Amino acid sequence: MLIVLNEDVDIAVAAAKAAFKRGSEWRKLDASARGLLLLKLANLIQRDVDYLSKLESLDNGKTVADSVFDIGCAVDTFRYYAGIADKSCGRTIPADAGLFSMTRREPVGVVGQIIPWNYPILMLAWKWAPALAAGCTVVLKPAELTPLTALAVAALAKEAGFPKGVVNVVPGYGPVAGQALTLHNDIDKIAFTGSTVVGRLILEGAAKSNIKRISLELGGKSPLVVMNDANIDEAVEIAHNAIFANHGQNCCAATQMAQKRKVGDPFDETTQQGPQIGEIHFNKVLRLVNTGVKEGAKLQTGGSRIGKEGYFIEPTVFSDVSDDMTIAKEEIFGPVQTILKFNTLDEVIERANNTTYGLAAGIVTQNINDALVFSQAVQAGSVWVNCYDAVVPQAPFGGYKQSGIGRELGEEAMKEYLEVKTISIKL
Ligand code: TAP
Repeated sequence: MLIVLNEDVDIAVAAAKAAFKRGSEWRKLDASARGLLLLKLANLIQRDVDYLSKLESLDNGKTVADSVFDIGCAVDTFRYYAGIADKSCGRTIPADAGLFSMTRREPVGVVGQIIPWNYPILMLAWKWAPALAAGCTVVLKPAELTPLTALAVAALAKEAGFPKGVVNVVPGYGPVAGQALTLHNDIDKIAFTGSTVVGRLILEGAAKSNIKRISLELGGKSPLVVMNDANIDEAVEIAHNAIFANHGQNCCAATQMAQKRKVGDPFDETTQQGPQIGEIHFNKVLRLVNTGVKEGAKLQTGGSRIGKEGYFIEPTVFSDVSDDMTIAKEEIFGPVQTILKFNTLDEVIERANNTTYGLAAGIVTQNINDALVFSQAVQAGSVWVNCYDAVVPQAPFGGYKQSGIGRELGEEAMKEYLEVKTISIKL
């Protein structure tokens, strides 16, 4: 028998369950009315962008400009799902045996959502918007390091008029609050973003409890391939932004841009890169940098801490990296770029696919044939041609292999929050 110990989680789940009950205010709302509530929430987030962006930067350390950008993307996400809330249709089916069969898409129920610290408000939007558009109720556990904007947006959800119990936030530690959600028998689905290690625990928890539905958005080690016909200035810019926007892709760029990058106070308007999220992560990135040096990669620039206070790391570029080096295999999740050489497209495709991950990949080339061959052959949920990190609310995003299960964004994400019911009528 499973024992759930976290009382706050129990209270939030009970509230979400009551709000989902047949005949509740939320269940009686038309789908279009749910869309209008999402639209109102989007407008309130936009109204408070100044406050929310500063709160996000205070909590996370990213620059205020980056927080403003993330919030714009969150607003766009809520608006997109506001628009499709009432467009989730079933089918009529030419069934055998004289049956008139049709399908309905119905909300999964009470959804637990667990998100990381890298994009707190944006990850919230990716989780809440499709779940609420689908008609689910939600209990969100933000990352312990970055809970503030989730609480602020929950207050805005109340102001927008979401009925009581529909939207819940439970800050807390992963192994406590996160685990309690994962094991809870009244949670019908968990949507998770974070590490592959914890993703496995979520799958185990679902199996051990009530076979709850699962979607997982996990780590990546995503290659950006620069072909020799690429416009090199364009390629440098794409590669620079691809890695230093704080993801962790293998890619290819010149060092000058990294050297010019301004690191420091996230509240200073000229800053391009703030500190790492905290001491543990800071030490992990520096440890991986040291491993890169020890294993023989060439450190072109950076590699050290900046100053003595805070967790600032120099933008770092390694060249002469080989596939067997730790920095080529492990997700670094810091401002560290690794450059690997290749000879042919077939070779680079094989090497790109030789990983347990499959989140994303990119190619910079003028040759449409190479772009299409690469796009079809690479095992990744997103492929970007002559751009990188081009993530928009309308198009699905998610991973192959150990980068995840299911998709976020687009119509696909809404389907993750819907069950299909078949109704057959004997004529
Ligand atoms: P995780 O440790 O996976 O944390 C993500 C979320 O899961 C947090 O809310 C965390 O809570 C929670 N959690 C931790 N242990 C849990 C458990 N046993 N049961 C349920 N929930 C649990 O990731 P992180 O610490 O944010 O970062 C670690 C690594 O994950 C990174 O270095 C990176 O490789 C990867 N990561 C990937 C992504 C994406 S978008 N794919 C995003 C962030 C991180 P706490 O905050 O309390 O720990």
